[in-house]
Amino acid sequence: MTDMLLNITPENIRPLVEKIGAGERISPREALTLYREAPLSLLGVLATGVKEQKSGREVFYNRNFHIEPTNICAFHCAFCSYRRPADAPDSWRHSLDEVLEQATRYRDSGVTEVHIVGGADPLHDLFYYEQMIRQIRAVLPGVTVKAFSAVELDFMIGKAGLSLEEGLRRLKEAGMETMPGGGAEIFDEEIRRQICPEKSSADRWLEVHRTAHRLGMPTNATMLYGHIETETHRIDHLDRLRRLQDETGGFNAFIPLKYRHAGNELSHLGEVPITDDLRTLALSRIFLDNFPHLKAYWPMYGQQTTQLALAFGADDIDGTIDDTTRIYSMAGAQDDRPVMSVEAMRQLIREAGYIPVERDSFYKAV
Ligand code: V47
Ligand code: SF4
Repeated sequence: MTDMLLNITPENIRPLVEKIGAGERISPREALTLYREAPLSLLGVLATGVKEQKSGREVFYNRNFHIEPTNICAFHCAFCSYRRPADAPDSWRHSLDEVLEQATRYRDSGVTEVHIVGGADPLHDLFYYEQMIRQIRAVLPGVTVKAFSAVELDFMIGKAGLSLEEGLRRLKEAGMETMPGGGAEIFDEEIRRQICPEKSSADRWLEVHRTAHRLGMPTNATMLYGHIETETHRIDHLDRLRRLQDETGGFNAFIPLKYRHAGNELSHLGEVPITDDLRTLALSRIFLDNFPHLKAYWPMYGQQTTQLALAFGADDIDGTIDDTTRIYSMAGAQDDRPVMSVEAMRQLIREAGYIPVERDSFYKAV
């Protein structure tokens, strides 16, 4: 670490700056000190150092679209603006034919990934989704299927009466190659009891990912922050992820998801300021020393904050989306119809001083 950096560093965190600069791991207690006491600019410099060790001057994006088969869900998470009861006028449940029709539109479009996520639908079990994946693969053979949060998987596999291992093996055989990171929320049991009591437990979420990694399926991890949790809960969440990654090495990217407050039971909480988003991104990049990538998901942050995130350790901004997801617009994100052209993504990255690289779902350059 340069002397100049040490000069602007409060005395009590200088040893931490030296540790991070030397590439050493910080403890949860040290992370808390850093989160509470380091100036924002210092966090940016430290996180950028860690990011550049891992991916140099490159920042990744991909060409993707989403399929959201339903917004009907057996659970009632307090932060969710997406779920609707089955009889609500704005609920949807697409048939297999409709899903196939959506996928077919992307034939020969250049997309490399389809991200499938929805509610835990009480009507369908794993066998139905196995069929869905096979049909999509048949019309989009070169496109990677990244499908279902650990919570949806736990639900559909349980409903089919299979073990996690059998269920995930079947989905892999049907053509599912990787899993998104949703459903993690905050692992702390007391917070989970308050915001999503019916969902799979933290241990179960980790077990689904552990099992996927054992089967050779890489996955992502998320953290929903900015509601009723404290900094300590966030660090505990990161610590549980870092431990699992030490064990399996199967995570590709970590994605902090900012709680958006429109149209859900926690609306009265409002939203945390952008400075908190940047501190959370930077701290995640520094703490998760064994995660190769940190994603700033642009439909949730908006394009301007996403660009700022690149100065706080993010090396991925997700994809073109093509206006195919509703989860964030229903919760009040700025982009009502999320879509970005390849050129707009490249320009956003270039303007932040980085080199845009189109990637596939496994972070290989396309
Ligand atoms: O688990 C729900 C979150 C997640 C709100 O792996 C909310 O590449 C904010 O997992 N405010 C699903 N967030 C989305 C997800 C995801 C997104 C982008 C990329 C990847 C990836 C995964 O959305 C849920 C929940 O944590 N969510 N409601 C809300 N009001
Ligand atoms: Fe259902 Fe997911 Fe919404 Fe929870 S966050 S109610 S599991 S759709």
